[in-house]
Amino acid sequence: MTCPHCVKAIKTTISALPGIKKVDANLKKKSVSLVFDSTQSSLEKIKSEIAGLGYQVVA
Ligand SMILES: [Cu+2]
Repeated sequence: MTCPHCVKAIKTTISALPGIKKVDANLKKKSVSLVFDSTQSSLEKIKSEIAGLGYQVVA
């Protein structure tokens, strides 16, 4: 994640997933914080979506 476009791409993609309540991507920290309903989505699913955008999920 290196520019504001990446932040927007991640937020848009993740927001579109079911059960996602809040997404915040921080460029400086290179981190994404999430609030989601675990009955509708899973962390694994979200991670794979982020990976699908071409970003490596480290934690
Ligand atoms: Cu970028």
